[in-house]
Amino acid sequence: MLPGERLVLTTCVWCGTGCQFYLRVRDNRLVGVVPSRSHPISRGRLCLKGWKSFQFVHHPDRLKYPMIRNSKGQLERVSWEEALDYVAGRLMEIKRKYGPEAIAVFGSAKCTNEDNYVLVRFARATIGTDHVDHCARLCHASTVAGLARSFGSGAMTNSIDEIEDAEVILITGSNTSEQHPVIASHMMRALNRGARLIVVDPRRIPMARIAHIHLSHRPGTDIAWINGFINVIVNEGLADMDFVRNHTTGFEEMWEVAKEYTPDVVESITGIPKEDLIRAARMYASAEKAMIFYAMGITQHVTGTHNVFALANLAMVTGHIGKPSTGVNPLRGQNNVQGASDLAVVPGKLPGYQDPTDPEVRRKFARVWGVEPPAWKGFASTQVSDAIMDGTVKAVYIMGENPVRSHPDIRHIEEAFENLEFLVVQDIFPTETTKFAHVVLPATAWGEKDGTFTNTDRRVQRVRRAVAPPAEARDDWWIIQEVARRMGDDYGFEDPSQIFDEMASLMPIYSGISYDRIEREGIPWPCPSPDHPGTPYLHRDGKFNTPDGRGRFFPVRHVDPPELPDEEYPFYLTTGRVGVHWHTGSMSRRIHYLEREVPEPFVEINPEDARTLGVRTGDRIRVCSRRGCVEAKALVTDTVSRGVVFSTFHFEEAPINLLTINVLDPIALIPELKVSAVRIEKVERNA
Ligand SMILES: Nc1nc2c(c(=O)[nH]1)N[C@H]1C(S)=C(S)[C@@H](COP(=O)(O)OP(=O)(O)OC[C@H]3O[C@@H](n4cnc5c(=O)[nH]c(N)nc54)[C@H](O)[C@@H]3O)O[C@H]1N2
Ligand SMILES: Nc1nc2c(c(=O)[nH]1)N[C@H]1C(S)=C(S)[C@@H](COP(=O)(O)OP(=O)(O)OC[C@H]3O[C@@H](n4cnc5c(=O)[nH]c(N)nc54)[C@H](O)[C@@H]3O)O[C@H]1N2
Ligand code: SF4
Ligand SMILES: [Mo]
Repeated sequence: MLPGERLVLTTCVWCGTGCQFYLRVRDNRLVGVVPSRSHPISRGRLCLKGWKSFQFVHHPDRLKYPMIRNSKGQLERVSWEEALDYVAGRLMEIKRKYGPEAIAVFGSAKCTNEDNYVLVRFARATIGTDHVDHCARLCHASTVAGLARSFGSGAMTNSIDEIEDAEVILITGSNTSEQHPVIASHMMRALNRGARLIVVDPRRIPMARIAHIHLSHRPGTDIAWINGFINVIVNEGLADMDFVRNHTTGFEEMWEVAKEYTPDVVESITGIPKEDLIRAARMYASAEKAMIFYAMGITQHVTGTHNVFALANLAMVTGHIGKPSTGVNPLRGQNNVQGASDLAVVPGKLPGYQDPTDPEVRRKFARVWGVEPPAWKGFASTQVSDAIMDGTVKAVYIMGENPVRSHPDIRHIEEAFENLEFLVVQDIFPTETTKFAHVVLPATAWGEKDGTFTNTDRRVQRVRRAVAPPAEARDDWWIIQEVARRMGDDYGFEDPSQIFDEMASLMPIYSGISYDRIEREGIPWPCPSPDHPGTPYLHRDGKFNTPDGRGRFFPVRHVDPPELPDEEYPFYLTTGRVGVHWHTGSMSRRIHYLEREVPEPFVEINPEDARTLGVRTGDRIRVCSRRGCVEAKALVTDTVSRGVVFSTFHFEEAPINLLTINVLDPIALIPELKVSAVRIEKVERNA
C-alpha cells in the first residue's frame, strides 16, 4: 500500500469460489488488490481475474445516464425522473391491459443478495408475476432440481476447506483450474499430501493432464459411465450397504437399471476403455474420504437432472456423503449465483427455498410485502422467448444479464426480443441485449456498492463500496425501489443492511446472519439463529433434508443427446470457457491484461481432424450447425479428441450460441449447451 491509499475488504466479483481481498483505493480510483491471508478459502491466493478484477470498473464504456429509445430508434439520454416515470408508467399500463403474467423479470448472479431481494419483491409483490429467473437456469438448474430430490438440498454438500484432507478427488465436467482456480489450488494441496485424482472429461483439460486416471468420454454420455462405476462397485462388493440400508431409499430400483451397465456396455456407449473404468471405480469406492466435484459438463444437457441423480447415486452407494471431505459438490459459477438461487430468483419458490403454496409461508410474506405472492408457477427464462412469440409475455425487465449472447440459438431470442412491447435493461455496459431495449438504466458496479454475495460453499460474505460510481449510475436496488414507488409500492429501504435484515427475517436459512456478524468473516448457511456458527457440511451422519430424512436413489438410463454428429454435420461441438475471460465478455474483454492473453475467438480441433481438413493453428475456419455459422481461428490441440471441437461464448466476433441447440431438460428446463452437431470448413483467403 502506498501513502494516500485506503484498503477496503471485499469479495471477488468473478467466480463462485468467493475469494476475499482488499481493494487499494486512491483518489476515488481502484488501483490494485491485496489478498486476504486470513480468509478461509483464498488464504492469500488469487487468480489472474482476482488480481485484475477491478479494471472494468473504470472503463470509459460504462453506462452513465438513463436512456430511452426515441422515435428514430436511437437511445437518448434522459433524466432519472423521466426514465423512472416512463418505466413505471409502461409497466402499469401493460399490467392493466394484459395482467401481471404478461411481464417477466430476469435477476442477476452478478448482483448482490440485496439487489436480488428487492427485484424478487418487485416481481412478486409490486407487479404480481412469478416469471422470475436468472442465469442459474443455464447453469446449475439441474443441480438444484437433482440434489433437492436426491438429498433434500440443492447446494454443495461439503466445503472448500475440506478438500485438502480428501484421499480421492473425482472431477467431472469441471475445468477446475481454469474456472475455479483457487479451488483447484486446494486440490493441488490435497495431491501434494498424497490424494489421487480421477478426471472424467471429454477434453484433456489441465487437471486431466496431472490426473492419476483420465477417462475421456463422448460428450453427453455421463449417465453411462456413472452407472458403470456403480455396476463395478456393487458387483465387486465395494458398496457401503450399511449406509444404503440405514440412510437411503430406492436402491433396488436403481440397481435394476445400473446392473445393465457392465463395463463392456459402458465402453460401447462412452468410448472409455473398460479396464480404465474398472480401475477408476475401485479407486473412488475404496477410499475412506472421496469427494466428487462437477460443473457444466454434467449440468448443461437435456439429461442434466438425470446426470446429477446419477452422481448422487454414486456417492450414496459408497457412503461418501455426510462426512468431512466427501460429498457431491457442484461448483457454482457466478460470484452470487448461490445467493440469487437462495433468494428465489427462480419461478415457483420464495426466498429461502420456501413453498409459495404453503398458507403459513404466504401469510409470512404478505405481512411484510403487503400482498400475497402469486400462487402460480412462472416460466423459466429459457421458456420466455416462446412465450413472447405466442403473445403471452409482452414486457421483460432485465437486471444484469445478457441473454442475447448467453442463451442457446441466438436467432430465436433475437426474434422474440424484437417482438416485445417493452424491454428494460439495467446493466453497467452496453451489450447485445441493450440493443433491443426500450429503456437502458445505468447501474453501479461491484466496488461501488455495499451488500453481500453467497459463494459456492454457501458462505454469505460482504462486498463493500470503495469508490463512487460514474456520473449518474445508481445502485440496482435503488433503481428498482424507485420504479416500485412510482407503481404505488414503497419499500422504504435506505441502505443495503436494512434490505438484508428484511430478507434474513423471512428466510430461516439466513435468519441468524447479520452485517455485524459477517463484518470480518462470512458464515455458511443454514444459520438459523444469532448464536449459530453456520454449517460447513450438510447431511451429517446420513441425515438428509428429504421429508423422510433418507437419501433417495433414482434409476437413470443413458439417452442420446438431441443432436448427434452425422454425415452432414460430422463433429460434436462442445462449448465452455477459458480462464481469462468471462461469459459474454462485457467485463473481461474490457480488462486489457485479460484481453491480451486471449484476444480473439478460437476453435479447438484435434490434430488428426485438422490434418484431414488441411487446417493449421491460426487458419480461419467456418463452423456451421443447422442454426447458423461463425468464423474463428483454428487451434490445433490434443485437448480435444477426434470428432470433437470446442469453443467459447466469450466473443461477439464469433457468438457461439448462434450454433447451439435450443432443447431443454424436461425437469430443470436447462438447455443442451454441451452437445450440438457442426461441420467445419477452412476459409480460403483471397489471393
Ligand atoms: N474464467 C472463467 N471462470 C468462470 C466462468 C467464466 O466465464 N470464466 N464462469 C463461471 C460460471 S457461471 C460457471 S457455471 C463455471 C463453469 O465452469 P466449468 O463447468 O468448469 O466450465 P465449462 O468450460 O463450461 O465446462 C466444463 C467442462 O465440461 C467438459 N465437458 C464438455 N462436455 C461434457 C460432457 O458431456 N460431460 C462431461 N462430464 N464433461 C463435459 C468440458 O470439456 C469442460 O472441461 O465457471 C465459472 N468460472
Ligand atoms: N454456449 C454456451 N452458453 C452458455 C454457457 C456455456 O457453457 N456455453 N454457460 C451458461 C452459464 S453457466 C451462464 S452462468 C450464463 C451467463 O449468462 P449471463 O448472465 O447472461 O452472462 P454475463 O456475461 O455474465 O452477463 C452478466 C451481465 O451483467 C452485467 N453486470 C455486471 N455487474 C453488474 C451489476 O452490478 N449490475 C447490473 N445491473 N449489471 C451488471 C454485465 O455487464 C453483463 O452484461 O451463460 C450461459 N451460456
Ligand atoms: S478463483 Fe474466483 S473468486 Fe477467487 S480470485 Fe479467481 S475469480 Fe476471484
Ligand atoms: Mo454459470
